[in-house]
Amino acid sequence: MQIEKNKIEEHNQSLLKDHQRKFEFISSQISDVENILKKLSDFQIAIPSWALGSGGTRFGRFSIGGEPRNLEEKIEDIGLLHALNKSSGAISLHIPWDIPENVSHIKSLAAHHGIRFDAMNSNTFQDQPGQKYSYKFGSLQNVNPAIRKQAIDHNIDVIKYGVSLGSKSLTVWLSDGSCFPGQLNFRKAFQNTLEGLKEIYAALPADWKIFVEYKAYEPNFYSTTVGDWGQSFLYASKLGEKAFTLVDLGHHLPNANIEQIVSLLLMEKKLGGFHFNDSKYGDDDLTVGSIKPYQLFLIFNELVEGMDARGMNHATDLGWMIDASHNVKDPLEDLLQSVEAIKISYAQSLLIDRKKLNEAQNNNDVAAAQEILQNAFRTDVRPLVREARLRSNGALDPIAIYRNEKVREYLIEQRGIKTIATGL
Ligand SMILES: [Mn+2]
Repeated sequence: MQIEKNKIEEHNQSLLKDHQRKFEFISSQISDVENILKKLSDFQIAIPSWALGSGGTRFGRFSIGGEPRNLEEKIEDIGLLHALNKSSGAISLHIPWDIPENVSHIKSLAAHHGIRFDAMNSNTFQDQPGQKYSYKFGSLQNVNPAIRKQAIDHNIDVIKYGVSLGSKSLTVWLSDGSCFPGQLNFRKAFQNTLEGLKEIYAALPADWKIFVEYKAYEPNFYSTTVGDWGQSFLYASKLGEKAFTLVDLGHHLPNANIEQIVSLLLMEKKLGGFHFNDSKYGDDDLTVGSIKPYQLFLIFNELVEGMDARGMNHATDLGWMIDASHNVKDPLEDLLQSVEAIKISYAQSLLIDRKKLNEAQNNNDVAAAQEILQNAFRTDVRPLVREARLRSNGALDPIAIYRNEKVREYLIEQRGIKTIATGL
């Protein structure tokens, strides 16, 4: 489904007066509004193909209806999100679910919606129908070389699909690990995994990156073979300059200082990208910014400071992606909320007075440093985010127009109530 341009214009017109009043107010307080608006417009967040349908837990799954049934419909859904927020101009595919049957058709459909192909994701955390060997006891870490080879070959296939579509990166997340003490020789598991990653790395085209994602626990509950940023950093360092660590916000032990991890990885040129989500207890995969918005802001503070220190392009030099699951919300509304939360935190971090913060730090003026950060965090930057969207011909209030146009009802009518998005 597409929402016609004139519908978006009509919607914007109805909210314009109120928006302009708020935008003028915040503009009068900021010196470089145009620069901030430009950065906000450029900043795109990739949507993963698996986040477009209802997620679930091991206890059950409740379908929302109208979920995308194939890759074409997934691209159409992201095209709709992008038309509304002008910030979701990329899709991240998961193989084997998103194998393109007709590459040129898929490419032209994505181009039509202004969508590019972000990182490709491999899957060796479950067995597929017809697969020769099982990943029950791990993939790249497995004690059986034939199983390791199967996992390596799968990742190389994923790179090939990505090349055909114009993607430039591969994300490897391994569920490998152990559930009980004694099950695994940690050193051998690490070495097997490293050897496998080396073979995958060797298959990367020159202009590609590989992201090694880590996770503290689950589905394995005693050890994880890429368990934290230190282990991911170790793999990425040993692999070479095309290998980076990927930070998924939900993959840490409770209360980990993620912003500090981000800062040091950036300094070492080993931060590759992000999977945004939010959580209260574990890998909850909740809507970005719904539980800990201050943490998200502090992460963006380090990102902006660290990228500027290295002269990086905020929009293009790191991979930005949502990785979440929606059990009780309309997934498309949830994604609109997630993208909005990311843009708000980014905008707030652009407001931080770096010169003053630097002075406060050099003077050990702790209270002033906190004031500077919290002044930015407590600023209502939504008019800035809306203005950037308006100038890109997006909608002032994406969720409102999504509801007014009865998008979900239309999708259910078109696709049926009992659809299940592939890959979930
Ligand atoms: Mn992730």
